[in-house]
Amino acid sequence: MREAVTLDAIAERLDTAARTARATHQITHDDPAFALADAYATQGRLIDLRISRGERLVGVKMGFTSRAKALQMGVDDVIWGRLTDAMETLDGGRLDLGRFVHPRIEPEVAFRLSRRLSGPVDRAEATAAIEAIAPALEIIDSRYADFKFALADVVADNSSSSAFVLGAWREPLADLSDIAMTMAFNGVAVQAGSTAAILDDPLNALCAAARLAGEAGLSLEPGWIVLAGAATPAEALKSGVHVTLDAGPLGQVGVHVA
Ligand code: OOG
Ligand code: MG
Repeated sequence: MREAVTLDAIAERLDTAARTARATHQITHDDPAFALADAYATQGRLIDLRISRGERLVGVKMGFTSRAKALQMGVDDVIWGRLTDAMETLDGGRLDLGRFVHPRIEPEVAFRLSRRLSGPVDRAEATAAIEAIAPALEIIDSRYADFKFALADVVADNSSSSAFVLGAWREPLADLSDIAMTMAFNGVAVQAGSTAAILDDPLNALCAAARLAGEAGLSLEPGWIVLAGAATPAEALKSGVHVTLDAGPLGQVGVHVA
């Protein structure tokens, strides 16, 4: 492990990049051996900085649960990041592009938990902990120049978390494994896919979230949101677009980009 002062300095640098919407350089440029454990420790410090400013932890997001996303970004390990209340924009609301460096948007599935999940769980245990589901849009924004990073870089940067929009919560569907998702900009489809792309079934992403959180000594708490990961590659956001996601039986969600 790198020393605490080193991790603190990296967390400060990434936090400043996020707050000022100015890109910074990759950690692995200075320190090629920066490890995944250091990256998650940095991510924890980054969230502590947000919490010290009054933000509240509301859940976690999974990353690279779909092959299309992993290929788009050139990595292939499932990762996770943390979500705070300040990252949420309401369905139909407005996002100000000035907050971000080079934001992208992607179609996702959200779970809301009614029970704690900690450590490895099977699909039945995960299912029993789902209170509600919703279609979701995730806005990711790497704090690294050119949206380029190694796995440890992106994990330290809270897995590019920056904003999310949730559609209406509904009763869990019995089968989430193959729901068509179409994301459109001003009514024109820009990405289309299926929830099957998310580890074959977004429920598997929830199991992975519980396992990875457990490895980090955390539990997924009742009331928390879990974003299962994108079903398609992400699409660069542009000002003036109205982004919509149609997820059939899962519902719709949208956001206006100012
Ligand atoms: C990392 C975040 C990946 C997903 O849904 O796969 C992610 C990134 O691509 O910058 O959120
Ligand atoms: Mg995502």
